[in-house]
Amino acid sequence: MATLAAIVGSKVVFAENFPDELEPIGLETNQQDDGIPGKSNQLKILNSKPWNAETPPHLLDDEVTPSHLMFVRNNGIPPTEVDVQNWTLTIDGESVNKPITFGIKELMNDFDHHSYNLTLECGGNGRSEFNPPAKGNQWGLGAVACTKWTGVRLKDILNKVGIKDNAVYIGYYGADTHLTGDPDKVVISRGVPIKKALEDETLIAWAMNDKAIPAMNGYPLRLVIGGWPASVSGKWLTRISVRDKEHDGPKMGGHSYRVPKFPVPPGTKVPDDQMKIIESMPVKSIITYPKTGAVIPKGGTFEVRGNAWAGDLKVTKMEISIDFGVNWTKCELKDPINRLAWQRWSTKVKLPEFGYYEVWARATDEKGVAQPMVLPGWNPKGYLNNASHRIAVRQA
Ligand SMILES: Nc1nc2c(c(=O)[nH]1)N[C@H]1C(S)=C(S)[C@@H](COP(=O)(O)O)O[C@H]1N2
Ligand SMILES: [Mo]
Repeated sequence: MATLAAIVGSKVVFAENFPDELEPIGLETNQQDDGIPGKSNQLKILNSKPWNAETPPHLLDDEVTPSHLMFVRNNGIPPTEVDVQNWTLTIDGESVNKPITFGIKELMNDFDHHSYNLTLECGGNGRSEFNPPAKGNQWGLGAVACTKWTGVRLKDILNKVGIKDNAVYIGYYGADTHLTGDPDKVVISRGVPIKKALEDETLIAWAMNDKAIPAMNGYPLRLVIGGWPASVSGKWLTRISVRDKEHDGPKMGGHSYRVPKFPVPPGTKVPDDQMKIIESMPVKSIITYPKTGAVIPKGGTFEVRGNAWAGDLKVTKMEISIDFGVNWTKCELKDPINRLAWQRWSTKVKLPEFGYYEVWARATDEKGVAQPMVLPGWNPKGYLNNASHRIAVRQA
């Protein structure tokens, strides 16, 4: 219901009567003719070939992001004909004794099921603010979501297959095809060190929010790894290789999902050997209510709320400022539903008099690291922008 209100930007009287299958018409005329299958037409489309779209922050006003509001980031062409009955997952690589292939039914029958709410954020979320600009989708704030995933633990599967002591990394392969049309070219194949792969929360999932995964988010099978750049969560999953060295698939090297080892002046040409792979994502928060531009009625009291996350860590403090960062007020901050899920925060604000204000939000993680007010370190591909989210409000 919070979502319904968020979509139309107003309390929906009789919201309890609103049918699940419908979308509200909405007061804004932001209709797109050919929307993304299974997605709200209020996502902001950054690219249609292939689909890439983000969620405006005010639509992320839920603890569990509804499926039709989760962002889409495609590097290649998603598979069009998906045969679930015959879909298989192969576990291979230097560090398994013998490759084994499972059908989805087998995965469902042979292993315990687990559900976790996981924050997936694209490494390039916030890229649009960097200067000099970086190539790639110009993400604002909305390439992030926290949905509920259900499947089996990768560690249970790897235990059954048996992995050698020399295993150091895993890499995924999916069924999407390269934009060039070359059938032999792999779109993207990334992974994580074996330690992260064996965490309880690392799942091979077939469901998102208790339903089949939406086509654009990886139907029918997906690797999901919370807290790290979402590029490690392979969609349309067909194979996982257990490697005896750092995985070297497409988009593991060069400048892809990597940042300079040391801070560099903006615009620096950084050699590949000076770059390191992005692991846990930095502390960050968004204001999901009110929507920027809100007019606050006379009296000046209103609620501000949002979500905060910090990669593998927990967020331990959430603050806002209405006076451009001079004074900060602590907000209420909920625990995550489980490890690696984002945390809801909220507070009541009273504006002292009529006029223009900005609400600035700042999260701090369990190690005491806070979000910067200004852009964090420039890097060639514009990753890891976790600068404070600001919204404008006006008291009438
Ligand atoms: N097979 C495959 N997996 C993929 C991608 C892709 O293009 N192909 N994109 C990755 C990137 S860069 C991100 S940010 C997330 C996006 O997940 P979503 O589209 O479900 O939001 O999926 C990751 N997994
Ligand atoms: Mo991404």
